[in-house]
Amino acid sequence: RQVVLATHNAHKVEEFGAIVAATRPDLEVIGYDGPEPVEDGVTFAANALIKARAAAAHTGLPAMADDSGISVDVLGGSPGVFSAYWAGHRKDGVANYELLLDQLSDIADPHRAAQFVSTIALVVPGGAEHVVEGVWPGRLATAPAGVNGFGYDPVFLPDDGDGRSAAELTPAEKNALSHRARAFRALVPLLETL
Ligand code: ITT
Repeated sequence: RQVVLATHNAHKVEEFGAIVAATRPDLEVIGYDGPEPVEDGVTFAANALIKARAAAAHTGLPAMADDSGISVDVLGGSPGVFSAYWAGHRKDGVANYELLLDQLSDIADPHRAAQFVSTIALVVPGGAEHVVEGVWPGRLATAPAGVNGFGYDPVFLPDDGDGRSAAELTPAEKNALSHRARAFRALVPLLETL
Protein backbone atom coordinates (compact mmCIF):
# COMPACT_ATOMS: atom_id res chain seq x y z
CA ARG A 1 0.00 0.00 0.00
CA GLN A 2 1.36 3.39 -0.95
CA VAL A 3 1.16 6.48 1.26
CA VAL A 4 2.51 9.86 0.26
CA LEU A 5 4.57 11.74 2.83
CA ALA A 6 3.89 15.41 2.16
CA THR A 7 7.04 17.15 3.33
CA HIS A 8 9.92 18.98 1.70
CA ASN A 9 12.12 18.42 4.78
CA ALA A 10 14.64 15.64 4.01
CA HIS A 11 15.27 15.01 7.73
CA LYS A 12 11.59 14.28 8.28
CA VAL A 13 11.57 11.89 5.30
CA GLU A 14 14.51 10.02 6.78
CA GLU A 15 13.03 9.80 10.30
CA PHE A 16 9.60 8.82 9.02
CA GLY A 17 11.04 6.16 6.73
CA ALA A 18 12.81 4.52 9.66
CA ILE A 19 9.80 4.80 12.00
CA VAL A 20 7.37 3.36 9.43
CA ALA A 21 9.76 0.58 8.41
CA ALA A 22 9.99 -0.52 12.05
CA THR A 23 6.19 -0.74 12.50
CA ARG A 24 4.55 -1.08 9.09
CA PRO A 25 7.14 -2.50 6.69
CA ASP A 26 4.35 -3.29 4.23
CA LEU A 27 3.64 0.41 3.68
CA GLU A 28 5.50 2.06 0.86
CA VAL A 29 6.12 5.67 1.83
CA ILE A 30 6.59 7.78 -1.25
CA GLY A 31 7.94 11.31 -1.37
CA TYR A 32 6.08 14.36 -2.56
CA ASP A 33 7.52 16.99 -4.84
CA GLY A 34 4.27 18.65 -5.90
CA PRO A 35 3.20 22.20 -5.15
CA GLU A 36 3.87 23.39 -1.60
CA PRO A 37 0.75 25.00 -0.14
CA VAL A 38 0.89 28.14 1.99
CA GLU A 39 1.11 27.03 5.65
CA ASP A 40 -0.90 29.83 7.18
CA GLY A 41 -2.60 27.87 9.97
CA VAL A 42 -2.08 28.99 13.56
CA THR A 43 -2.00 25.46 14.94
CA PHE A 44 0.13 22.41 14.13
CA ALA A 45 -3.06 20.52 13.24
CA ALA A 46 -4.24 23.17 10.78
CA ASN A 47 -0.87 23.22 9.00
CA ALA A 48 -0.58 19.43 8.91
CA LEU A 49 -4.04 19.23 7.31
CA ILE A 50 -3.17 21.94 4.76
CA LYS A 51 -0.11 19.94 3.66
CA ALA A 52 -1.78 16.50 3.67
CA ARG A 53 -4.88 17.72 1.80
CA ALA A 54 -2.76 19.35 -0.92
CA ALA A 55 -0.73 16.17 -1.45
CA ALA A 56 -3.79 13.89 -1.42
CA ALA A 57 -5.53 16.12 -3.97
CA HIS A 58 -2.43 16.32 -6.18
CA THR A 59 -1.54 12.60 -6.14
CA GLY A 60 -4.91 10.89 -5.61
CA LEU A 61 -3.19 8.76 -2.92
CA PRO A 62 -3.59 8.74 0.87
CA ALA A 63 -1.24 11.40 2.20
CA MET A 64 0.26 12.15 5.58
CA ALA A 65 2.01 15.31 6.65
CA ASP A 66 3.87 16.29 9.80
CA ASP A 67 3.74 19.77 11.24
CA SER A 68 6.04 20.08 14.16
CA GLY A 69 8.07 22.38 16.33
CA ILE A 70 9.36 23.20 19.76
CA SER A 71 7.20 24.86 22.43
CA VAL A 72 8.89 26.58 25.37
CA ASP A 73 6.76 26.94 28.51
CA VAL A 74 8.23 30.25 29.67
CA LEU A 75 7.59 31.71 26.18
CA GLY A 76 3.92 30.70 26.31
CA GLY A 77 4.43 27.86 23.81
CA SER A 78 6.57 29.75 21.27
CA PRO A 79 8.26 29.20 18.83
CA GLY A 80 5.50 26.60 18.20
CA VAL A 81 4.22 26.77 14.62
CA PHE A 82 6.91 29.38 13.88
CA SER A 83 9.80 27.03 14.77
CA ALA A 84 11.07 26.66 11.19
CA TYR A 85 11.70 30.40 10.82
CA TRP A 86 11.99 31.72 14.39
CA ALA A 87 15.12 33.76 13.60
CA GLY A 88 13.83 35.11 10.28
CA HIS A 89 12.54 33.96 6.96
CA ARG A 90 15.24 31.45 6.20
CA LYS A 91 14.90 27.92 7.52
CA ASP A 92 18.21 28.12 9.34
CA GLY A 93 18.32 25.70 12.25
CA VAL A 94 21.41 27.12 13.92
CA ALA A 95 20.19 30.74 13.90
CA ASN A 96 16.81 29.55 15.21
CA TYR A 97 18.17 27.78 18.26
CA GLU A 98 20.78 30.46 18.92
CA LEU A 99 18.02 33.06 19.14
CA LEU A 100 16.05 30.78 21.44
CA LEU A 101 19.06 30.31 23.75
CA ASP A 102 19.51 34.13 23.82
CA GLN A 103 15.87 34.61 24.72
CA LEU A 104 16.25 32.20 27.64
CA SER A 105 19.64 33.42 28.82
CA ASP A 106 18.18 34.76 32.09
CA ILE A 107 16.05 31.70 32.79
CA ALA A 108 17.48 29.16 35.22
CA ASP A 109 17.29 25.42 34.74
CA PRO A 110 14.08 24.54 36.59
CA HIS A 111 12.20 26.96 34.33
CA ARG A 112 13.61 25.85 30.98
CA ALA A 113 10.90 23.26 30.28
CA ALA A 114 10.11 22.72 26.60
CA GLN A 115 8.52 20.11 24.43
CA PHE A 116 8.79 18.96 20.87
CA VAL A 117 5.39 18.48 19.25
CA SER A 118 4.62 16.50 16.09
CA THR A 119 1.15 16.61 14.62
CA ILE A 120 0.50 14.21 11.76
CA ALA A 121 -2.51 14.53 9.48
CA LEU A 122 -3.65 11.59 7.36
CA VAL A 123 -5.97 12.44 4.48
CA VAL A 124 -7.58 9.81 2.25
CA PRO A 125 -8.75 11.31 -1.07
CA GLY A 126 -12.53 11.60 -0.97
CA GLY A 127 -12.50 9.93 2.44
CA ALA A 128 -11.46 10.28 6.03
CA GLU A 129 -9.20 12.86 7.65
CA HIS A 130 -7.35 12.10 10.87
CA VAL A 131 -5.02 14.14 13.07
CA VAL A 132 -2.78 12.68 15.77
CA GLU A 133 -0.21 14.31 18.02
CA GLY A 134 2.96 13.25 19.79
CA VAL A 135 4.72 15.24 22.51
CA TRP A 136 8.32 14.76 23.71
CA PRO A 137 8.88 16.57 27.02
CA GLY A 138 12.25 17.97 28.00
CA ARG A 139 14.11 21.20 28.64
CA LEU A 140 16.37 23.58 26.83
CA ALA A 141 20.11 23.21 27.29
CA THR A 142 22.25 26.30 27.85
CA ALA A 143 24.60 25.43 24.96
CA PRO A 144 24.27 23.24 21.86
CA ALA A 145 25.72 19.72 21.78
CA GLY A 146 25.71 16.96 19.19
CA VAL A 147 25.58 16.75 15.41
CA ASN A 148 22.80 14.25 14.70
CA GLY A 149 19.20 15.05 13.86
CA PHE A 150 18.18 18.54 12.74
CA GLY A 151 16.62 21.81 13.81
CA TYR A 152 16.57 22.32 17.59
CA ASP A 153 17.96 18.86 18.45
CA PRO A 154 21.34 20.21 19.72
CA VAL A 155 19.62 22.33 22.41
CA PHE A 156 16.91 19.87 23.53
CA LEU A 157 17.46 17.64 26.56
CA PRO A 158 14.72 14.98 26.67
CA ASP A 159 13.27 14.16 30.10
CA ASP A 160 13.43 10.45 29.25
CA GLY A 161 17.10 10.64 28.27
CA ASP A 162 20.41 10.30 30.08
CA GLY A 163 21.62 13.89 29.86
CA ARG A 164 22.49 13.78 26.16
CA SER A 165 20.85 16.27 23.81
CA ALA A 166 18.55 14.98 21.06
CA ALA A 167 21.43 15.62 18.62
CA GLU A 168 23.70 13.34 20.67
CA LEU A 169 21.27 10.41 20.39
CA THR A 170 21.75 7.95 17.55
CA PRO A 171 19.02 8.09 14.90
CA ALA A 172 17.62 4.81 16.27
CA GLU A 173 17.52 6.20 19.82
CA LYS A 174 15.80 9.40 18.69
CA ASN A 175 13.30 7.47 16.57
CA ALA A 176 12.32 5.31 19.56
CA LEU A 177 11.57 8.32 21.80
CA SER A 178 10.72 11.32 19.66
CA HIS A 179 7.51 13.32 19.30
CA ARG A 180 7.38 12.08 15.68
CA ALA A 181 7.59 8.43 16.79
CA ARG A 182 4.89 9.02 19.42
CA ALA A 183 2.58 10.66 16.89
CA PHE A 184 3.19 7.85 14.42
CA ARG A 185 2.35 5.25 17.09
CA ALA A 186 -1.04 6.94 17.48
CA LEU A 187 -1.48 6.81 13.71
CA VAL A 188 -0.78 3.08 13.34
CA PRO A 189 -4.34 1.90 14.14
CA LEU A 190 -5.72 4.42 11.64
CA LEU A 191 -3.42 3.14 8.92
CA GLU A 192 -5.02 -0.31 9.31
CA THR A 193 -8.01 0.98 7.37
CA LEU A 194 -5.94 1.91 4.31
P1 ITT B 1 7.61 20.64 5.77
O1 ITT B 1 6.63 21.75 6.08
O2 ITT B 1 7.95 20.56 4.31
O3 ITT B 1 7.19 19.32 6.34
P2 ITT B 1 9.34 22.16 7.57
O4 ITT B 1 10.76 22.00 8.04
O5 ITT B 1 8.92 23.50 7.02
O6 ITT B 1 9.01 20.99 6.50
P3 ITT B 1 7.55 22.53 9.80
O7 ITT B 1 6.86 23.69 9.18
O8 ITT B 1 6.71 21.47 10.47
O9 ITT B 1 8.40 21.72 8.75
O10 ITT B 1 8.65 23.09 10.81
C1 ITT B 1 9.18 22.25 11.76
C2 ITT B 1 10.39 22.91 12.40
O11 ITT B 1 10.37 22.56 13.79
C3 ITT B 1 11.68 22.35 11.83
O12 ITT B 1 12.16 23.13 10.76
C4 ITT B 1 12.59 22.38 13.06
O13 ITT B 1 13.13 23.68 13.20
C5 ITT B 1 11.64 22.12 14.21
N1 ITT B 1 11.58 20.66 14.48
C6 ITT B 1 10.53 19.81 14.22
N2 ITT B 1 10.84 18.55 14.54
C7 ITT B 1 12.09 18.58 15.02
C8 ITT B 1 12.97 17.59 15.49
O14 ITT B 1 12.65 16.30 15.49
N3 ITT B 1 14.17 17.97 15.92
C9 ITT B 1 14.54 19.27 15.89
N4 ITT B 1 13.78 20.26 15.44
C10 ITT B 1 12.56 19.93 15.00
